[in-house]
Amino acid sequence: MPQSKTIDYQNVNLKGTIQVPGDKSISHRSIMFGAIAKGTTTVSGFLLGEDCLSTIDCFRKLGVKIEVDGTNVTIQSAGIEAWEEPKEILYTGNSGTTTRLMLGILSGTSLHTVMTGDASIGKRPMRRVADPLRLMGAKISGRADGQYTPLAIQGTTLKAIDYTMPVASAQVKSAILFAGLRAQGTTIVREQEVSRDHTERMLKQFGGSITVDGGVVSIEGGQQLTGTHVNVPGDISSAAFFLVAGAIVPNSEITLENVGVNPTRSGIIDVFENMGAQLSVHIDDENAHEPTATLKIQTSQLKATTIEGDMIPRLIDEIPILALLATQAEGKTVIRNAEELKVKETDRITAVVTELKKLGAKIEATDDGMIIEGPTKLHGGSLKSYGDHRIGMMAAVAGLITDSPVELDDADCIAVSYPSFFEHVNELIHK
Ligand code: SPQ
Repeated sequence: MPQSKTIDYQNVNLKGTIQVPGDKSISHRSIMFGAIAKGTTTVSGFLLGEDCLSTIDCFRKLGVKIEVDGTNVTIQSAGIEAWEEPKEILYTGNSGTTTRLMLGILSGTSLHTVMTGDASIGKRPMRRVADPLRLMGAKISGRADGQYTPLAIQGTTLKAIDYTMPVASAQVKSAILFAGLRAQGTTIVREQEVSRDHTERMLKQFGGSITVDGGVVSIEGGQQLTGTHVNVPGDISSAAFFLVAGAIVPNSEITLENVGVNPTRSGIIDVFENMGAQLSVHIDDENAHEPTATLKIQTSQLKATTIEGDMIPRLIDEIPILALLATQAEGKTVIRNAEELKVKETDRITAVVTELKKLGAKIEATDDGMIIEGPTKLHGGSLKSYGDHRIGMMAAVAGLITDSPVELDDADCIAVSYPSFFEHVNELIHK
């Protein structure tokens, strides 16, 4: 049974320095590349969130040796061709990234595999990945013609495609690139709006070659990858909750160290600037495979903004917490072109609007986003997370500024991406 939690933090300030856990997207990919490559891969700063542990579990079932020691992980693989056909179903838990990227990876092996996940995964669309993979020759079957898990994959020989993405999605792009690595010929993916590029960056770290020219990514099939070391930076999507908390809780000052600021993920920094937040960004190493920064946020007077267009893929997972931020900003904030929120762990447009309204926020859903008017003093109430970690953390941060406690129905789901979230909240709280 999920545990409910009372967020009872009235009249607090937030002060101090924390390091948020490792980036979820990069952690998944470190295991995937480490398993595909020949040799030993070591990973530091790995996220021990439930989603990334699901990825590890799937690869262990494929016979890849993976050892976890704190946030250090060692992967020993004789390469993708040495994987074993799993006797069990691969369970991807709550993780869309695991399910979709594994579809692309498994399609080009010689193995028969079956994948399934939890109830939320069972409702998320998979044809966006299965359809382009089928154009490459992949043999995928599942409920509603491969739209929903459980999915069965009969690995086969793949051929390259030239594919124009109908939606901005790093998961679709990455699944095609992983399949392209095994396909005959050069696979091309064309993006109208650039989505996160961790797959492209990490492929090079493993000795692979890939060309990126604006929104056009090309990968040659048949490349051999070699094990390497991957250093996972802190997750900006996790840092986002403390950036917002620091900006809206009175008399606060929070420093977040070692946060990944890859430009395809750092849209929230631009939004903070547009809203007049007191945020300072000190880049540690611009030339790292994944650049990092120290971010310092102070309580801020905020003004409303518009979030739209090619900014959306750069902050898609931060929109729930940015909606809370907008309730404290002067004026009308408009978020549009964000219909992708409807196919996340839950429909995040409906969830955010329903839950923030319960606290007294002036927020309305639109077809592709939401409109929020502020500033509004929020009151306490009973909120639902819908089993979605990002909605759960948004509710918890809201509870830092409400005039009475917030009761959250299921706080356990936060462990999907940020198991130490409440420890960090407690570390920063000053009365
Ligand atoms: O892995 P999952 O469940 O899809 O996780 C989410 C999240 O909020 O943590 C989305 F619900 O992040 C996705 C993100 O929205 C992770 C991701 C990736 O690692 O490639 C890409 C984005 O999804 P998409 O559909 O835009 O490709």
